[in-house]
Amino acid sequence: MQKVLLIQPPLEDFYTTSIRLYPLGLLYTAEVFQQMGLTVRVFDALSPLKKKALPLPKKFFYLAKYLGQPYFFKHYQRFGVSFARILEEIKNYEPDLIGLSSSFAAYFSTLEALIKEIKQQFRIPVIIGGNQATAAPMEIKKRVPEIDEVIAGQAERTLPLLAEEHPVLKGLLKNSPVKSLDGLDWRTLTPAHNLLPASDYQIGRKNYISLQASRGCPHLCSFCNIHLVFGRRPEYRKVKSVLEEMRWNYLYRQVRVFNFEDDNLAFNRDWFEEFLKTVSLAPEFRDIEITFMNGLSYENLDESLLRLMKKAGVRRLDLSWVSGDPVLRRRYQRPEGTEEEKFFELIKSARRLGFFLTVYLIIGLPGQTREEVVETTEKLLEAGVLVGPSVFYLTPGSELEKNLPLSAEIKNDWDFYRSTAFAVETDYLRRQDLIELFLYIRQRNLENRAKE
Ligand code: B12
Ligand code: SF4
Repeated sequence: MQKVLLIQPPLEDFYTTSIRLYPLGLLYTAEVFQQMGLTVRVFDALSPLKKKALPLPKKFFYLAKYLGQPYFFKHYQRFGVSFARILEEIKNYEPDLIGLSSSFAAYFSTLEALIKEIKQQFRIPVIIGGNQATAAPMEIKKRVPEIDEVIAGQAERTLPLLAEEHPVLKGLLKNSPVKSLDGLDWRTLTPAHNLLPASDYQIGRKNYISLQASRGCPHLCSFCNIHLVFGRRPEYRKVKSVLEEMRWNYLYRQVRVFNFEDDNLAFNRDWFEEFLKTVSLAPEFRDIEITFMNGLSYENLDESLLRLMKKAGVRRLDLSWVSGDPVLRRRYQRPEGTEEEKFFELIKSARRLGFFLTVYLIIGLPGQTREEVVETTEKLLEAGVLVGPSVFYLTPGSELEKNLPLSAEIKNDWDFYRSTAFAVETDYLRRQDLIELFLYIRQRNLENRAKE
C-alpha cells in the first residue's frame, strides 16, 4: 500500500507554548489520507520538545539589548529535532508522499530550508497545507518551486477534489481500493489521534489532546485571517460525535485534559449549552478538565453558562478583550455586545465562581496609545485577572495586513510576522514603546500575583 509521511516541522523563535503544540490539522489530514486507502505516519518534530539556543539572527539585532533583561526573553531558540533526524525518518519509512504543515508565516523560512534539504536527498513528492499555505499559495510556489503542491483550505475539502485531477495524488491512488470520497464531511470525521503516542502530549502530568467542535467565525476582526481556511459560516459537529471522540481518548489514551481550539465555540449558545450539560451529566468525565486555550468569544457568555462550564470541568478562562478603547474595538470590527460594563460584570461572576482568568490585549494596534494600554491593564489587574499581552502581528490575508502602509522590508519578510519581532510601529507606539509596555504588563502581572 502507498505510504504518506506527514510532518509537523521545527520552528525558531524566542519562545513557544509547549502545551499547545498538538498537531491537530495534520491529524485531520492523516485521517483523510487513511480514508483514501493510504497508510499514514505522523512525525511530530516538536514532540517531545527539544530546545537549542541559537545566535540572534541579524534582522532581529535591534532586540539584542533587551535579551536577558528581567521579564524579557533570554535567547533566540530552535524548537524541534534536527533536520538530520527528519531526513533519517524519511529514509527509514520510505514514503511515497511527504506532507508538511505550514501554519505560520513567521516559521516559513525554517520550513523552506527543510523542504530544500528533503528535495536534495529524495525524489519524493512534497506537499504542504495549513493556514499559511492557504493564505499565500502563489507566493509560496514562487519562493519555493521545489514544493510539488501547495494545498489551500481544509484537507477534508481540498484533498478529495485534487485526488481526481492532480498527477501526484492520482498516481498515488491508482491502486487504492477506495474509488471516491464524495461527501466527506469534517464533522463526521475523527482526527487520527491514534497515530501519536498519547504520553508525549501532557499538561502537568495529564495526557491532553486538542480538538475542534466547530469551524468558522462570522465576525470580521480586521487582524484575523482564519476565514481563509474555515470561512465565515460557523459549522458545528453533533454534540454526540464530540463526546465520542472525547470518550475514546479518555478510555484508550488516558486523556484527561481536552483543549478546544475552535475560533468561536460559544457563538451558538444553544449548542454550547447542550455540550456543557451533556459533559457534566456523563459520569465517566468527572475527573476531566476542559480548556479553550484559543479563547472564548465572551459576547455570548453569561453567568448561567459560566455555571454550566464549571460543572463540565472548565477551570480556566481565556478571553480576548483586545483593547479597552471602544472606538478601537469598533474600528477593528470586534463583535457587537462588547460593552465594558458587561465585560467586567462577566469577569466578576467568573471570579466569584472560582475561575482562573486570563484576558488578552493586543498592544500596537494602529491608533492605540500608551495611556490606553496602561489604563486597561490596571483596570484588568484590579479586577483580579492575569493580563496576556499580545504584541500586534500581521497575519497574511487579513484586512490589516492588506491595507496598512508598511515598509517593504516588513511586508515582504514573513520572519517579521510574529509578536516577538515587535515589528509594526505606529504613530503612537514605536518599537521602544511596544517593548516597554510588554515588559510593564509582565512585571505588573507578577506583582499582582505576589500580592494575592
Ligand atoms: C493552536 C495554535 C497555535 C499553537 C501551535 C499549534 C501547532 N500545532 O503548531 C501555539 C499556541 C503554539 C501557536 C502559536 C502562535 N501562533 Co497560532 N494558532 C493556533 C490556532 C488557534 C489553532 C490551530 C489548529 O489546531 N487549528 C485547527 C486545525 C484543524 O486547522 P489547521 O491547522 O488549519 O488544519 C486544516 C487545514 O489548514 C489543512 N491542513 C493543515 N495542515 C495540513 C497539511 C497538509 C499536508 C494538508 C494537505 C492540509 C493541511 O487541513 C486541516 C484540516 O482541515 C490557529 C488558528 C486556527 N483556527 O487555525 C492559530 C494560528 C495558526 N496561529 C497563528 C500565529 C501567527 C501564531 C504565532 C506565530 C503568533 C505570535 N504570537 O507571534 C504564535 C507563536 C507564539 C509562540 N512563540 O508560541 C496564525 C497563523 C497566521 C499565519 N499564516 O501566519 C493563526 C492562523 C491564528 C491567527 N490568524 O492569528 N498557535
Ligand atoms: S472573533 Fe476571533 S475568530 Fe472571529 S474574526 Fe474575530 S478574531 Fe477572528
